[in-house]
Amino acid sequence: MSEKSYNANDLKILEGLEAVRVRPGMYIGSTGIKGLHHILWEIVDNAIDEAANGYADTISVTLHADGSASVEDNGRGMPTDINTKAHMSGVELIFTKLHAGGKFDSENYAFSGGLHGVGASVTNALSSWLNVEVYRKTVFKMSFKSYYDKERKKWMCGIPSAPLEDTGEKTAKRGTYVRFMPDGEVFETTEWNYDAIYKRLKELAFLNKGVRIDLADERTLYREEEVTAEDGDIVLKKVARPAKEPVSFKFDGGLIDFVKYLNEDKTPLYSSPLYYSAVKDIKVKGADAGKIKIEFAVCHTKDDEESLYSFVNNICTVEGGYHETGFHNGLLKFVNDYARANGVLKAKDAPFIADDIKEGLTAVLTVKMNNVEFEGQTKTKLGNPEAKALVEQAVAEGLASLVGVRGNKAVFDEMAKKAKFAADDRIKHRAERDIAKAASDSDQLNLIGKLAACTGKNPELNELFIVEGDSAGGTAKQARVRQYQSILPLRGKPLNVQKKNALQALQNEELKTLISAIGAGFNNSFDVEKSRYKKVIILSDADQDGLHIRCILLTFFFKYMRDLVKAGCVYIGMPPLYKVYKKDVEIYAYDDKELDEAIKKVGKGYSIQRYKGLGEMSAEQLWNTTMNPATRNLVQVTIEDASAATRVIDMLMGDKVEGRKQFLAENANFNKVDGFIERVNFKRDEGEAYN
Ligand code: 28F
Repeated sequence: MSEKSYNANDLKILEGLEAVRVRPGMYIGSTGIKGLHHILWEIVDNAIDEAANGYADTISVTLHADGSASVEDNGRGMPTDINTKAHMSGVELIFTKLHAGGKFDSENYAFSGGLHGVGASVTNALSSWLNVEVYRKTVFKMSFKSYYDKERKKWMCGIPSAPLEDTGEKTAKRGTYVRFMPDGEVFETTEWNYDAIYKRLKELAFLNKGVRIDLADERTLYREEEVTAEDGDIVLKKVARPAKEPVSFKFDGGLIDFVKYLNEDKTPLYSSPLYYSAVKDIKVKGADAGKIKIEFAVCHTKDDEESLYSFVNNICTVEGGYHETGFHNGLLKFVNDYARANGVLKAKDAPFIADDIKEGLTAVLTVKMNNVEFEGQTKTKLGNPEAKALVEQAVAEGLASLVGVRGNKAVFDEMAKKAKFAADDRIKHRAERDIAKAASDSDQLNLIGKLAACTGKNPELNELFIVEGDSAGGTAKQARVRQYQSILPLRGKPLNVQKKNALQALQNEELKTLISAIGAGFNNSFDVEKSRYKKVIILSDADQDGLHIRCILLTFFFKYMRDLVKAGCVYIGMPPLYKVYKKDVEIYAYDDKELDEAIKKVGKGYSIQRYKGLGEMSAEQLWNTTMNPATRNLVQVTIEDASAATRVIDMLMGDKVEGRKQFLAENANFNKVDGFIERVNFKRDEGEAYN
């Protein structure tokens, strides 16, 4: 084929917002459910910025019955005057120019969550319509539309229907109101996920002390309930889920309230969390590089586990980064010095190591700064090295200022004693831990009979299915391709390691078998290069227990085999929820949307089989719907999903049964952990490579 020469004219100049519509993934990551919520977060972030800079104190989010979403703040209101450079109003600039909003010159906004985002114009470009109202003594209004222009054969994105209009209507209100309709042409789903929005707004309320955030959900959602018709057939009825009661979040204690919330199911070592905040000048290579705001709250508990939530510009940095390193270093240095000075560490004692001060540590660390470098697989790791020393300094000076406060001596004594106990335990158990490490080395551990191992030895091709229950395990053993598919049936629920330590995890039979099957070690000795499987696929039932088992396994992988998740080796198998059929036609549906499509395809006289568990399927069906690489649906788990699973267990499910029941009852479609897992269709055509 002749080499086509590209010159400047060939490069399609995508002016304005078309670029966003042509490649939405460039701006919001994906057009799946995560991308959908990104366009909501852009608007919420702008309202939060207005509040974080002290101009607003109330933000209202509404999910409307028509599927649109609105956000309102009571701040200054977007600028309505004409921007002389752009010859348009500040409002039009913000919604029609990429990265407009002037947040990139930091004098307007000291710190802005929006830095992480791409601005409100992206929300506008990906919405079929967007209306904005600005309350500044009078009501200003503006509307935008996105549509496909047939004549000109091009997308018109975020086009104003008229310039900003001053309606002249007097108002005592102040602030900005934005309502928008996500475009069904762009997104795979436009159904808002209430739980995810609830969690995020709650988090933002904790992070922005005193700001009130309201959430109202006016939608009537329909869920499928199966009822047995008089002829005994199971038919599905659309049952309306009751609209949610409006909720309101406001935490005048800010991070202190956040830490107390995280400790709700734990036993704090001291009554009130320690809190400190500081603003410091950033110097990069001696040059002034703006300011950094550092805040943290700390409260140890009787638990073993560490629960550290860190944020940069309100973005949860699940993958950590320099700020977390600085935090741990600062805390370790302080506790060592304090323990020495107060006789907890004798001269002969070795100093504490980081693990000792992490035991039982609940903490929230937030950093606000400009020119942030987000790194990592899901861009949730802080990559600015200058943050490390500054956070370390803030922790040192903060704790030093707190230790002198009346009543805090007891707190620091508790902290030092806890670290000493952890250190002694570590040293005493070093021997045991070495055994545990050896035990996790799979060659030592005899493979417990449960695993049906595949015959092939090529890790690149091999897959391990973790199947819930013996009956499904049996079916899967029949269904699999022996050459490259191993089956590990789980009997009952594995240990929930969220609140356990490594030694306890190793005592659990199920987890021990799993560790030996994967054959790559465990915890500190885990080496993903040694994994026997390129894919570890969790197959659990689409019911309450199945979701709980999935969260437990994801928590286990997140804590003790994190590199396996990072390498993209962990998947969730998506069994179909329904089979729609009549005489010789059968179609499998993996969620409610596909169910409707399947019913339309099969046409009248259809019947429906609702799969409650894998055990109900024949080997043939299980192979075709869930195990055959050419036809199955797999969900590739990201580190964020795995972290969300621990949060689901922590924040939403808790260990209390009623908490779990309530959460699970609301998450009808079990093919999601927290509503955000997106499906990766493996329609591999090199199926023959496996036969
Ligand atoms: C529902 C979403 O977007 N609220 C916003 C403001 C207020 C100003 C502003 C926004 C600063 C200079 C870029 C007003 N008066 N809620 C929102 N409230 N943007 S967005 O200014 C624009 C940026 O240019 C504002 C004085 N300064 C800033």
